[in-house]
Amino acid sequence: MKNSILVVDGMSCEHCVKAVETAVGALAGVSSVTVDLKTRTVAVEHDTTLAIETIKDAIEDQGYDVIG
Ligand SMILES: [Cu+2]
Repeated sequence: MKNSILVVDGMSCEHCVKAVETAVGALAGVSSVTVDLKTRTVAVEHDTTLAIETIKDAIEDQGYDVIG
């Protein structure tokens, strides 16, 4: 299990939080997703077999930018 923290630009409200949580949570190997609007971070607990790129893609598919 690994904990990855991504900085995401463009999230502004609860709708965004839900969209990101749902998209990332649907990926195989994800056990938890925590979005913090204030710090613009998405903390993901996931299996080491799940590549960080896959998580980034899922967030960017929702229309947000992963900047860190
Ligand atoms: Cu929003």
